[in-house]
Amino acid sequence: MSDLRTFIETVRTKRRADVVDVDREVQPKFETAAIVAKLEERGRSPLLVFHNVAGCEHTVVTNVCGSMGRLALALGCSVGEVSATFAERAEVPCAPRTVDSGPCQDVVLRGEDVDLGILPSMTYHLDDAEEPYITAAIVLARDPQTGKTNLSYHRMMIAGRNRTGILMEKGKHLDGIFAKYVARGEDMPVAVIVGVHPLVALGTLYSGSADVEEYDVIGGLLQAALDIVPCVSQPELSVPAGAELVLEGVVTHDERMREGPFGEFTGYGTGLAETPVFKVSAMTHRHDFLFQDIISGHMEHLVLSMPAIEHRTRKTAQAVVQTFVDLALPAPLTTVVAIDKADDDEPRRLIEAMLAADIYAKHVIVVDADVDPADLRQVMAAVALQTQADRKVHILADQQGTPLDPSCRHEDGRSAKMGIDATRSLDPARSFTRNRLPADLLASIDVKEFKAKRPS
Ligand SMILES: Cc1cc2nc3c(=O)[nH]c(=O)nc-3n(C[C@H](O)[C@H](O)[C@H](O)COP(=O)(O)O)c2cc1C
Ligand SMILES: [Mn+2]
Repeated sequence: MSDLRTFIETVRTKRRADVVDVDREVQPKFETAAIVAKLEERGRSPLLVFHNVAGCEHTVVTNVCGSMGRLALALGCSVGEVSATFAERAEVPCAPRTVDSGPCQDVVLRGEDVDLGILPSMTYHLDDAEEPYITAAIVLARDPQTGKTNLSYHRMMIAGRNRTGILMEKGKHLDGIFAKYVARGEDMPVAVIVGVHPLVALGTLYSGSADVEEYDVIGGLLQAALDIVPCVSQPELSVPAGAELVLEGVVTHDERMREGPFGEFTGYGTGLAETPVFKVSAMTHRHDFLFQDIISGHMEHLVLSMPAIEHRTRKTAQAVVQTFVDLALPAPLTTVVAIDKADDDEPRRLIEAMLAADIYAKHVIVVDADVDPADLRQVMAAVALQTQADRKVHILADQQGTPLDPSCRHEDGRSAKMGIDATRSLDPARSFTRNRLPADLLASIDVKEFKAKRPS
């Protein structure tokens, strides 16, 4: 079965050193985050199973997808093949299979019986809100016009027995779907899924056209149909049968609440926000559910998103230029693309398309094919040596970016963006050449000849 607990067992069997069980009591406030931060400082990023979290009866599992090695294990490929395997399988969708019952509904709590207080009170960073968060919350909603379902992660601030805030960035599919409900004066039915197999997580992060059924993408990644069961209070929505915990309810069309601050994936918190409100009508879970958590701003947060962001960025670039060679995402909101350009205007066209396509594409640097886009020293050398800033830096004001960027001055995420064309001019004003050596001479030199003399 493709669920969280079988994956943890697989990791225990196949990568034993990757799982750390913590039996002593830990505090949900700061301590689990501090443990992950400290391990990361030492270059370690294990899957952590906290069996005794203060104030909570349930086991808390964090950092499940905190390494490329574990994503590779989930996909059944090598670390180097993760992105390509994701891309290949995401393009071969497989529809889910609806089943009558599943362990995610072992326990059903409705109405007055719903109490988010049974969840651990996870708080991560010093300047965060007092209220605890659910960070591994996958939100499922249906587009009221097309009937398509969408899955995406959204941070949820617990604000009472059956209420949370929900952060939906502008430009994401869920925000677009929500806007349609608001325009009709209706609440948006949602199911919030917590505790899933890594491939369900990767498929959730897939971002393509709004017409794509994301359950089908998950099926593609799994190379098998995902079993889903209808919700108990939202019959239009179905959730993975093997999920650990599900919260069903609505995002109301006419309420907002104060949310945050919350330290984000960028390493920064950007203060208080105003978000819509999620009202929980039913809570269903496995008898002894594992509470899945993602420590904000650490490895897992970044590793998880990488295959999907790389995939959609690559697709955008390939659609605009035929001369695409490779790309890398070496820092938050930064894309470096290598092309073998056919004309001097190509980098500008690529930059404009890429900045428009993605709220997380804030800075795009275009380099020639002989530059490794993942090697920032090579990239910055190209910027320094091939760019004249008055001609080859393209600045676009008032684009859709993300308010999670600490330099962004607008709550709705409107932001300036920049593209740098760091490719060599095909028609240089002055002649220049690259330093070269005769190839046959280089080949003839045997480095073994040049050894330091040993003292006699
Ligand atoms: C751990 C984690 C937390 C996330 N939290 C949020 C969030 O709070 N709000 C949001 O809009 N996107 C969040 N995202 C990003 C969305 O999940 C992602 O952009 C979305 O799946 C894209 O799919 P879409 O094209 O269907 O919108 C998060 C991603 C991860 C990995
Ligand atoms: Mn989507």
